[in-house]
Amino acid sequence: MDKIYVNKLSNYIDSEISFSGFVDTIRDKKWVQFVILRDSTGKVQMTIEKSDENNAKLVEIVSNLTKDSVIKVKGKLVKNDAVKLGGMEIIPSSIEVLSKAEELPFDYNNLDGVNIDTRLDYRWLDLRNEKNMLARQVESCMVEGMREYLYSCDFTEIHTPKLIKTASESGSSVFKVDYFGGDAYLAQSPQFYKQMCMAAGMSKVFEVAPAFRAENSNTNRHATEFTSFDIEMSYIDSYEDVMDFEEDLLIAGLTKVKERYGDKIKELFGKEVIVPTKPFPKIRLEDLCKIFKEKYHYDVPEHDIGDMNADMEHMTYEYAMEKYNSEFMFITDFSKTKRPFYHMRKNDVPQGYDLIWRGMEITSGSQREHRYDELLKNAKEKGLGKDVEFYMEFFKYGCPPHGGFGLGVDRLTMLLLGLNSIKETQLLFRGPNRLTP
Ligand code: AMO
Repeated sequence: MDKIYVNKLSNYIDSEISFSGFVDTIRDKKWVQFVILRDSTGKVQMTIEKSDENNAKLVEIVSNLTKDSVIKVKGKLVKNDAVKLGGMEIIPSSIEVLSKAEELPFDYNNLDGVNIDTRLDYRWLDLRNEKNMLARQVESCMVEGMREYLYSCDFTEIHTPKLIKTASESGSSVFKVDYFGGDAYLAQSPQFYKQMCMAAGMSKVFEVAPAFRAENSNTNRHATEFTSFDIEMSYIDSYEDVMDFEEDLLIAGLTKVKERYGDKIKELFGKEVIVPTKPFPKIRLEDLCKIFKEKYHYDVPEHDIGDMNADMEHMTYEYAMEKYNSEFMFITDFSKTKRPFYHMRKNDVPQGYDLIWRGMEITSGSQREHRYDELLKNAKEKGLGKDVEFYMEFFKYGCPPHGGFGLGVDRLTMLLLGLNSIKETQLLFRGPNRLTP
């Protein structure tokens, strides 16, 4: 394959090259035709002098060219300081149309006023928008930074099954699928299996994979399928070790994003990438609620007592910025009635946390209950029986103390870029009313 990308073109000045890409813009002037070509790394100009008789065929091809067609051009790459795009241009000797584009249903360069559902129906066109392209690169970079950090800390990447026999995350609904006449469920989280790896003695594992939630909620932050970044680690002394580790992980990811894309994010999204410093502020839920009451005259609704809701997440951000100049805040000491049975408890208080960033929960984490008898007590109290029997077995034959967390990748990207909704953040949004494309 001889594809040369735009960001490498400057190495080929004064050479005969072959270049393939999308037709970004066509400017057919009286004496000259300018065609801007685009690939995933940038744009380059192709210039055709109409007065040159040898160009007659090329001029005809360009006259019939449509925007967003894909073409292959052979020609000479020359320096030209007058050209804004990289000070170079391609002078073609041949043009081959590889794929002719029909008229586009909307202008992806100007998405203001384009209905979000139309955008999602034609997501591959929507993704041609420069900002959406950057969003994909930023998400990849964030995950790369976090992955690299985990490898450097001797973590092993795992791949757990998504088709399972029982629900894997109490408190959220589960998708049932027909499994050869019987029932199977789509995994809501790799929770049980990442813990199984601790029982196996693997010490440090992580997974980046889809998680499925059958929640019929149309909020800006919920999807029925999302990407979960999951960590589990052994030999911790408390959930504070888990929080401490998450701080390092996020710092590693955000540092990488800032280095590689900080300027571009600022330019296109108007958002500063802020690499936080350790430790992030932490607060007990009860203390936070007192502050809400005093500062914002906010009373926690009855059904949210002992837990957080979206309003409280916003107020947390405001408070964390004001008091600590921090975009992040850990919240601890939730009510045991609101937390899963697998969280370890001390004096009846779950040993876990949520992490709020820029006004939204991005993580839940905890120390897990690794003692069989205690776990059984918690499971019984939650009325969990047969469903968790297989999971309970993991703790019968020796299991180190351990903990971990789940981080929503889609929410990370959304908040990083200041996007309005998870719909426009996910590569392909999945929600109660959307299963296509
Ligand atoms: P939890 O259910 O809080 O915890 O999920 C962890 C994180 O995953 C993201 N998330 C979602 N993102 C988009 N759409 C959804 N419907 C959705 N649901 C959750 C959020 C959330 O903070 N097993 C535990 C984690 C653990 O303790 O290791 C769990 O799944 O960012």
